[in-house]
Amino acid sequence: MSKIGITCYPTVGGSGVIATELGKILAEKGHEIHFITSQVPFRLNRIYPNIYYHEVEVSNYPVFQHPPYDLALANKMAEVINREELDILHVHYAMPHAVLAILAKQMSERNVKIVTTLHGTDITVLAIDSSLKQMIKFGIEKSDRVTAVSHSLVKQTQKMLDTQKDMDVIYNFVDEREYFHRPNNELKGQYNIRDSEKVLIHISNFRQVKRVPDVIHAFANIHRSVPSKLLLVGDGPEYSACYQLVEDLGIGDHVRFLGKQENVSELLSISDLKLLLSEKESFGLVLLEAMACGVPCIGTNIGGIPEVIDHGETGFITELGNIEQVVYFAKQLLTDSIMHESFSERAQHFVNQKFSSSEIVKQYEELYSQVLDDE
Ligand code: GMT
Repeated sequence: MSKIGITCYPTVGGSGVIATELGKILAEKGHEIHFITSQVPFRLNRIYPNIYYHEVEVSNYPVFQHPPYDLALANKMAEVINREELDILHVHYAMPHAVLAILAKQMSERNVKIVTTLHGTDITVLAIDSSLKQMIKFGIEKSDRVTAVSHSLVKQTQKMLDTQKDMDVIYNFVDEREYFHRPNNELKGQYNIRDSEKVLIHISNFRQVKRVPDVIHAFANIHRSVPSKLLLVGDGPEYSACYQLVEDLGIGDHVRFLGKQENVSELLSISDLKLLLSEKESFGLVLLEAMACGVPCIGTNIGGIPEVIDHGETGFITELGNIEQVVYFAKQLLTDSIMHESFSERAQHFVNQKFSSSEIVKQYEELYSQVLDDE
């Protein structure tokens, strides 16, 4: 059994979820897990034996223009590596976590192995910035092992950073104990949705890259011929603009803005179709969560999405910005109940086979044992 440190953005969407769920399952399997983060990760909501939490505290003195969070994190990592005698430090995101882990390793007295998982945003967004490119490349190349959440992200990373570093693809996974179809007839009623109406759902952090307006335009069209409601879950910079668009299109009575929600699996269980029409998406964890609850998905042919949705089997892939295509496929799925049922069953089966937590956590454990054998 190993002693593993984990650093992630504790409150950031999919990467925070994966890092925390991975830590929880590894702890259940007997590993000793040390989270080193600025806040308790939001999925770490009770006491777990074998899990320890080390908070990064940042002091702000008047001489500093900005509180030195990054350096405080590196310092805390070094402290935990030494005191807890960590074997592995697994960081999520190259920028800044891999870079800080390398600094921490140099400060510490142990040959701790650095494993970095790439989730996308640092590559697809930050690596475009030439002032950060060298730093991200350094973090990746100096890590002992690097994993990425899709083949598409590996290709993109190698191309954007011009690196030959070996990267293993380890897909994201779902917690089957949380994400499964749980019928709840009352919930639809609570949102004033009639039984006969179909429910479309979009979940994201409402950043521009998520293209939520495309979801709204597609829904406005679908709604003209299919009695339906749209659930918009999450919050972020584009939220107000989306609200305005819904008003302008005159579909306010049919769209529910739910903001950030904890029990997403319950909302997914009353949904018939999930839309993720992003222009950048290295994986799309929300797609897995939907499929695990039996919800077919429509997503764009971007990044890792085609690795998650099996076109014509568990959902459909559309061209970026092609709303008519989205509407066409959505209407097929929503008006043909036999087709919908078979997509829904295949989606659940596909997730359980390819993205189950046991299978994916096993892949991380194999990688850890390989890196510990490396000299
Ligand atoms: O999509 C975001 O804005 C959040 C970001 C994150 O850090 O959670 O998501 C990235 O990591 C997720 C988990 O691996 C992936 O499912 C998302 O596709 C990825 N987002 C992007 O690539 C834009």
